[in-house]
Amino acid sequence: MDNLHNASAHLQELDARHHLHPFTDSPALSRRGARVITKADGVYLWDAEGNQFLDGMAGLWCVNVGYGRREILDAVAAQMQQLPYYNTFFQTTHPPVVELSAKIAELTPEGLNRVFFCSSGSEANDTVLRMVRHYWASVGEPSKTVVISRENAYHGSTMAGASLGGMKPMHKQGGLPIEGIEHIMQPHWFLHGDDLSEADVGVKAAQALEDKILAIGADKVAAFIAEPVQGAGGVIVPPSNYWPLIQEICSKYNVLLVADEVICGFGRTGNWFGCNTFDIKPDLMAIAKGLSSGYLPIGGVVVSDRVADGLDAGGDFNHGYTYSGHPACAAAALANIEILQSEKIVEKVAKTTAPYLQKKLSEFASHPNVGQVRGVGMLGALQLVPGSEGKKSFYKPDETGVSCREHCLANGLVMRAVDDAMILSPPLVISETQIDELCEKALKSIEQTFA
Ligand code: PXG
Repeated sequence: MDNLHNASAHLQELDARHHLHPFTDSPALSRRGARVITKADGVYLWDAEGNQFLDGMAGLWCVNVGYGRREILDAVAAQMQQLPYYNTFFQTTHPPVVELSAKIAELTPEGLNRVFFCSSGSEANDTVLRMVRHYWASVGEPSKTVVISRENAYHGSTMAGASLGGMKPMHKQGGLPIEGIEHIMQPHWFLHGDDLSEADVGVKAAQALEDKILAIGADKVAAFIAEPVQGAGGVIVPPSNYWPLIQEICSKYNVLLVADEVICGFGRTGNWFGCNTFDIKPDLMAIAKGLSSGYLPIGGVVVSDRVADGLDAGGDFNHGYTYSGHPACAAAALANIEILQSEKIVEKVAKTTAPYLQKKLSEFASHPNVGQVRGVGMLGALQLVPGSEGKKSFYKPDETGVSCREHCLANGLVMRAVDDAMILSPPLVISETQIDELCEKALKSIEQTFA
């Protein structure tokens, strides 16, 4: 144990000296030392000191098939030997990227048949921004350039991604958002519902889109972008009337609808895509994360035939990445999808494990410190509140979520805190027994937080 502890301390010291972490207060992290994760298997992680954790977040919402899947390793190794790299510029292609494009076209909703590849969700959304503007220019409406998004949305960390996103702390740094992006209210009943019903919040949040389109002028609005369920914002499942209204407004004003499926895609909501779960008919879809279960970095933008035809009319689309359709990443994605399909993982989630998880989570609703339980498929949020009389109207975010997260870790569970909401997005292969373990640990941690 001492040796393990010393090895871990050494890595922490080097990490503090040389590694800049994402979304991190570096001096604070240096003082406590980063958690050193050294291995993983199934739904479990281990740190350098030998502690085991149930990964309630599937890494960062991405390890859908769980850790340690030999099939993905073998597929990547074989591809690395055959052709470790080649590009898809200058009229070339290669077998894994062709196969993956066809597979994605087969899985995505009807009418979405062509894919532009990149390496992350942020790059996918940068591509979305350039693509929708180029589309409208190509079909003779170059004034349609503005993209409408939502407050508290997360669409990535690049300049376009963070601008499309609606995270205020991100906008405060680096002169964001960039021009031509507007934000409207999110359909978050718990935070913004006041005395309204969920359905009323659905109408109000959708009406905000129509109002914004009218204020800007429909002839200037290129697209509306949204996550089917907001993930990083706090697992915000919209009221059931929200998406049908949004769909109607987008078609009424000829505004492209972009579904950011980076978290919701590849089984997370109990269907292949969030668009299936909420019956959304998008013009473009951003994908990443679950596409390869995070084994290698790959993302993409899937476009409808209408958008593809429009882009075709515009000649060269002057956009692309060295690693667009990287062969080893495409091989990882293909092997990952093969596992999802052959083991019927999405079907199992829909029929068995997601209903079980949601039932277990709903039991938290009677807890005096849980103000709201949100969830769909393998996504969940337990909104912590100070006490029974503070259930909704007295809610003010504080450090409770961070404290609960620390208790979770001490109890061997990784949960993410978004303000005071405790978030779950476990690997899709989690079993019912492991869901029991997860919920027991979460309950114990919540009890300790408020003790
Ligand atoms: N869109 C959505 C909906 C996302 O959730 C991105 C785009 C950007 O993807 P990349 O691959 O560029 O990170 C994301 C990413 C968190 C957290 O703490 C969430 C994400 C990334 C990192 C942290 O919840 N989502």
